[in-house]
Formats: sequence, structure tokens, C-alpha cells
Amino acid sequence: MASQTLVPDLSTTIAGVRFPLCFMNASGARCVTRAELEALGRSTSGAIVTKSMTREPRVGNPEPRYFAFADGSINSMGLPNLGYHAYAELIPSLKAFGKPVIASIAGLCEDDFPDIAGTISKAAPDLIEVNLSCPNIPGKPQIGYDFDASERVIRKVRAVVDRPFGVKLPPYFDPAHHAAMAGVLQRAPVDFLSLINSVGNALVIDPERESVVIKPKGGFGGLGGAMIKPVALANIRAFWNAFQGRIPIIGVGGIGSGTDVFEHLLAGASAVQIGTALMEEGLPVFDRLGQELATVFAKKGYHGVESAVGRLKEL
Ligand code: RRO
Repeated sequence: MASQTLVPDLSTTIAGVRFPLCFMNASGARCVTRAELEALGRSTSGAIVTKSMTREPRVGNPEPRYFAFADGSINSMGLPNLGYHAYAELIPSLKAFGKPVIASIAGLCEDDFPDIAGTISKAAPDLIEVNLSCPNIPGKPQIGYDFDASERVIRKVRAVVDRPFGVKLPPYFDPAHHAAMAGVLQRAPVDFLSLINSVGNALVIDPERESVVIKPKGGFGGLGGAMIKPVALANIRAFWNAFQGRIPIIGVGGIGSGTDVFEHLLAGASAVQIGTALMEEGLPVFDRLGQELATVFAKKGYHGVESAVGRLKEL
């Protein structure tokens, strides 16, 4: 009998939406303009995720506002985006690429969220990702660190959307905070979680120049890339444990290889998003991650994404 090579299945499902491949861009990475979003459509990204959109178009914070270094990146982009009306118009043509479109929405105040969500929902993206965790707007704390405000925003969005929606949360560093947010999500359910946003308000210093590396907020910004992977994995695991896998999770943070994707899946993610590695490597990162993940699966005897999700062993 001829030997059969099993091709691992890299597709996944989140909140009833099928993704042809389990990896996609993280909101913010190469997804602001129509040209960038269409390039994601033509790439092997498993979905098209928009930049977080606000009520009005924004140019964002002054440059330099993104800096990559050996183990990661720091950014303080300040929500540069086209404004939600432009994305609402774009979404139907993006759906023609035949992969899910995820609309990321943000707000500068609580009532922005339902206003934007209601309009965007009518444009029929496959999923809506509500960003409760932008760290980079001076004077605007991350909503995800205010549990009452998070619950109010989730309830207001739920009342106006007819698409599945999830929340993108900031990293939490104490089990009491995981429990507090899990309580919010018990009372005000969502259809998926995106974990985690950048580690906010970090400071990277260039010792040669004796200087900060980005301009906004005196150099403070959101940390991403390889160095935040353990923080991402911990948050994924904590929420996977809290809900026993009942809320699907999109893992974000520190993915640069197929093995990193595998670790996110083991912790409890059903799909992953790529930020720093996409910024640094460009769209070919998706081809490489697909090949590497298939190799990991084949070597370890996994037939696909679903068989790995949450399978982390404890000692
Ligand atoms: O635009 C940004 O500065 C930004 C956002 Br909205 C976010 O959610 N996370 C991030 O690292 N940067």
C-alpha cells in the first residue's frame, strides 16, 4: 500500500465563523489603508483585520512612533485610522476576498463604541473586535483596566450589533484581575476574546543616544513582539481555565514561528494574530508560519488546529 502523507488542517472556527487558516494580522499591523487591507486579502493571512477605527479619521501621534529591536517592538501610534464611515464602505469589497473580515472598533469615550458598532454591524463584517485596551492616547486610560466601564461598554455594544463580537483585552498580571474580568464576561457575555494587546506604557531606551526611541508620551508605549509571549500565553491560559474553553480565544503576542503558534494553541487559543513579525517581515510571514505550523503538527502527530487547542499539560 502506498504510504499516505497527512496534510495537517490549519483552518479553524471562531464564534461560528470559519477561517481557512488560523493566523491573521493583528489589528494595527499593516491594516490602516484600503491598499493595505486589500494586500491582506491577497495574502495567505487567514482573515483581514482592520485597524481600530474611531468616530473621526485620525492622523495619530507624532513620529517616530514605532520602533523594533532585537526582542520586540514599542509603539505609540495613537490610533491613526480612516474613521469608521470609510471602513463601513470598504467592508463589502473586502469580503469578496473570500476570508473573514474582522472590524476592530475603538472609542475615545464610552458612547463612541455603540455608535461605531451599530453602523459597522450593518456593513456585515464577519466579526467585530472591540478594542478595550489601546494604551497610547494621552489622558485616556485603557478601558480594560476599569472593570465597571468594560461591562458598560460590552452591554452597550451588545444592544446594537447583530454580528458576533469579542473584546481585545490588555494583559493582566494578577489572578484577581483575571477573575474580575471573567466576572464581567459572565455577566456581559462576548463571543470571543482577543488576548492580548501590547503591554502598555513600557519604556525602551537607546543607551548610545541616551534617548527614548519613540516621540509620544515621553517615550512610553506599548510593548510587542517576542518578549511579551509569556505574558500572552498566561492570559490565554487564565481565560481558557476560567471558561473551560467555552469562549473562543484569538491569541496575540510574540508569535514569530510555527512553534510560537503551537504554544498559543496549547494554551487555549483557537486562532492567532501577528503584529510585530508582520511589521518586520511583511506579508510573506504568513506563508512561513503556515509551513512551520504544518511541520510542527506533522512531527508531533496533530491532524489540525482543533486537536491542539487547550491541550497544555500541567505538571
Ligand atoms: O494605535 C495605537 O497606538 C495602538 C492601539 Br489602538 C492598540 O490597541 N494597541 C497598540 O499597541 N497601539
